Amino acid sequence: MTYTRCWYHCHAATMKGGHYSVIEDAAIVVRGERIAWIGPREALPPGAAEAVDLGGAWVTPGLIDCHTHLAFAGERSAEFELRLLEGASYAEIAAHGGGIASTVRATRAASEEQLLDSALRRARQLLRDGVTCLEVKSGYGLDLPGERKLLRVARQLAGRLPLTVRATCLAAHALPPEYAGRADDYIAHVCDELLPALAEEGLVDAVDAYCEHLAFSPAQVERLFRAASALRLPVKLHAEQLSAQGGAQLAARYRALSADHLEYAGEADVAALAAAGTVAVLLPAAFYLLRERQLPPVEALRRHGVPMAVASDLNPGTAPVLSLRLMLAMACTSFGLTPEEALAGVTLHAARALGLVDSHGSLEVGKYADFVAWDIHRPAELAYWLGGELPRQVVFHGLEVTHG
Ligand code: DI6
Ligand code: FE
Repeated sequence: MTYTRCWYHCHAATMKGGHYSVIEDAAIVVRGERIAWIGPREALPPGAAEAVDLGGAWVTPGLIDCHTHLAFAGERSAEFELRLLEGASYAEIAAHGGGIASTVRATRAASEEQLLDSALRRARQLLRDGVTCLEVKSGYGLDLPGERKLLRVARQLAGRLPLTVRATCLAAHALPPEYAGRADDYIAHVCDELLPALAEEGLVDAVDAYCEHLAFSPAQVERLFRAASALRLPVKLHAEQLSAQGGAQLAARYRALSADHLEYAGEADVAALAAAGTVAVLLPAAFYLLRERQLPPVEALRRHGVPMAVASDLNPGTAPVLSLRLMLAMACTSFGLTPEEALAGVTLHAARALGLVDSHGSLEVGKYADFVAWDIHRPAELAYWLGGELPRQVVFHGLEVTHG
């Protein structure tokens, strides 16, 4: 067997089947960008290779952040203070022209270069903490030039950093000011003009919407989902975050890749997600930052066998998150996931939520050689430490990543 590189002297949590699926004293053989062999070192097939001694580290698949709004201008720490010091709610701030609208103003005013620069800085932080694949949503442009700028930034990130990037069009994130009081007209514009144009330019991998009392109704989202289906684009949805709207069942009806947040989802919603094969994406940072009390139905998701992903939701309003690993800790402490479930949530199930499970998310032959060697003694440490930098080495598509 000929291969290009071999990493050995490590323990692998392969995450095959969504479990640690540990291989003790493992070796990983890489040919080109893919895993050619993985197993116990003693069974390593002979072949000439450059070998890398990982010094007993634990290796996991590269982490996948399957829900981010990473491209935007400005920041909203003043709203954080308003919520803290004056007890203002997220919805009240939005109703007074703050919230998403304030980031839209800043984003529309920023150049593509400025947006790329700040997105690169945030993506580098995630990368240092073990992320090798992420999703980037638009949604702070809310018009064709603005949404195009954000999706182009998402596309450029992948060329500039050792990361796989999926670009999601979230034009149905909020109502832009020029459409005030005309939400149906805005949705029609998105369906008939904006989305087809961006899809034609090859900028869209999936379509998302914010189904919420302060954003769009299920009927409006359904119209968008029909337009996405006509363009053969997969859909996903911000569903049941702040109130029960019926978004989860709508997502299931359209065989969505994922339904995200789900704090207010009930048993019937979970059953529908299970039947559709839709991933539940849990977002503990927004829950924490908004000091929510309503917990997502984790026990029902488990019982129905719905795959649970965990993501940062990185955005300037409800989740200024620069570490996906911190989300593991929060998913365990706030939502009651086990460290094993949380790790599956940022690897295999996150890959499924992006439609990438055949090539990403676990250490298996044929998948991309994206993995992280961590300075830990047990995999549960990944959900246990708060902060710090644990990766000893990050490998993307078979090459060691050097961070700058
Ligand atoms: N995702 C979102 O899109 C909004 N909430 C969430 O969890 C927050 C976006 C924002 O406030 O900028
Ligand atoms: Fe979000």
